[in-house]
Amino acid sequence: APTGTGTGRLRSLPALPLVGSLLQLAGHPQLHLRLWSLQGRYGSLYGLWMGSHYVVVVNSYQHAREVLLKKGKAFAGRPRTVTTDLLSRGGKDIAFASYGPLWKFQRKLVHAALSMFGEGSVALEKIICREAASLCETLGAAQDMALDMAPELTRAVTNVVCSLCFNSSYRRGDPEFEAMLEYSQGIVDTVAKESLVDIFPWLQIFPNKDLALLKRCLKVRDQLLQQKFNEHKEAFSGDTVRDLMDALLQVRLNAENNSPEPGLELTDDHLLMTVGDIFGAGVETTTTVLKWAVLYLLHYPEVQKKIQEEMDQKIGLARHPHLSDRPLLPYLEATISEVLRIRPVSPLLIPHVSLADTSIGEYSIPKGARVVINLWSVHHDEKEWDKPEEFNPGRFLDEQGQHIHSPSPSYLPFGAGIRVCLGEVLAKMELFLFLAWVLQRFTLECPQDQPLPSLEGKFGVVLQVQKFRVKARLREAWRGEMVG
Ligand code: HEM
Ligand code: PLO
Repeated sequence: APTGTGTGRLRSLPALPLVGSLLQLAGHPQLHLRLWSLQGRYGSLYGLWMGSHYVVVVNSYQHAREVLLKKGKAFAGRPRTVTTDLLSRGGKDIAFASYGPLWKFQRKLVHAALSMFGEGSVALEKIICREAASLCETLGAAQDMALDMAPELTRAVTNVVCSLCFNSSYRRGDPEFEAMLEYSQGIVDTVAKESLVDIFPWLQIFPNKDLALLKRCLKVRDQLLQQKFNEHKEAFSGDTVRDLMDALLQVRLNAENNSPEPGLELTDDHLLMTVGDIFGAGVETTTTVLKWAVLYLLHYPEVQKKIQEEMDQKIGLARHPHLSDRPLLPYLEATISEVLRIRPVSPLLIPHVSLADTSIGEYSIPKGARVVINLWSVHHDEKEWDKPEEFNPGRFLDEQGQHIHSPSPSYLPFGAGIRVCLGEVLAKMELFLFLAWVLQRFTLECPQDQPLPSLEGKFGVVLQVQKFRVKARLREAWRGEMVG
């Protein structure tokens, strides 16, 4: 139709007054898997009711691309929920703010700042390598012990974003870092996971354990952010911009001097929440992917061996890996791509909202509908992927094994379009360098007396890995060799 609205009516799950379709969803903590399996009965595109909210679930890449790319602007909204409103002070950040001029301005600023400090800058590569070296040192000291790598990986990644956002970093055992680990876990466990308070906001008036935990954790996070903010405000001179926080302060200073455009005033809350987003996303996503990568290497030692052979051949032992080595190590790059496919960090992206009456395929979608893109379904579609549950980095390589490419368009680990991830370049730099540094020196193994840890994820705002232990064995060639 010329108006862009479809004619068909979408199939929907049965819904009861008040609760909507919750009966079909109840008791399934792994929401992405439940929404995936409902395709059998309702097709790949269907509707359902979460309380009074109409939700459209997209399970195919064709529809996902239509929502994100072709009609990106019509679907660029975000829902307001109790938990994300608490996290972002009512949508004053980027990820959970709805589409609008201020959001566009914030996103553009952060994008520019990230390109200035990050992508393509020698300084950032140096910072990542500094953290990779420190990570390797820790692994070396814990050699042959059954080590929980999670805190070590988190600290390495945290220090990279910390340098970027605040021009600071944490040492091992730093109490502020330990506090951050704890509050961040609490937030990941409670925010934006379609919990009942987000479906029925009136439930807030009752005592609720998750909500209390979220509020407690946010208090700690907010104190930490506020302290960094105050320090930066005091030290900021307007001449030197050391980090993202300074960059945002400078934009505001310029705006104040040139009288701000109406509607584009950045308040303290906007600056704080924006940095909070980059910090939170910067830590939780990249750390999660590294954990998944390590876990898959334990399960597939032949993949690990192949990465190491490629590295021995192309880089050797005499020097450390650099970012410019990326084209030399296609098998490592393919492994990273495969990890992002098989265990998408953000299995349902962040929900989108239609900003006008529109359509998906032949179906009309009313304004205000929530649209959930099930990336799990897109990445496990049997029509698009050969044995989707099999971990096979080779599927991302061309016939000569020299170049990486996606064999299917059904691959969107960072989303696409107006709301595409802001950190893709940064994340890929980190994933490559951290894995290359560790695997050049160590072979990662499952401790002898323990079973292989589970590959099942835990659904939440990111798809979490269950805790597991690793033995990092110094590779033969490094024994007795000068390290560093
Ligand atoms: C949004 C994936 C790392 C910052 C997203 C989205 C996905 C995603 C799927 C949602 C897109 C949508 O709703 O349509 C990933 C993956 C990462 C990663 C797989 C790591 C491998 C990062 C990093 C940063 C970051 C390191 C920060 C520097 C953001 C922000 C948004 C976002 C700010 C919100 C964008 C918006 O709503 O406009 N990411 N991300 N991400 N990501 Fe990432
Ligand atoms: C992670 C916990 C932090 O304490 C706060 C935070 C901020 C931004 C969120 C991030 C959390 C989780 C991952 C998110 C990110 C914005 C974009 C990213 C949702 C909740 C993804 C993968 O979409």
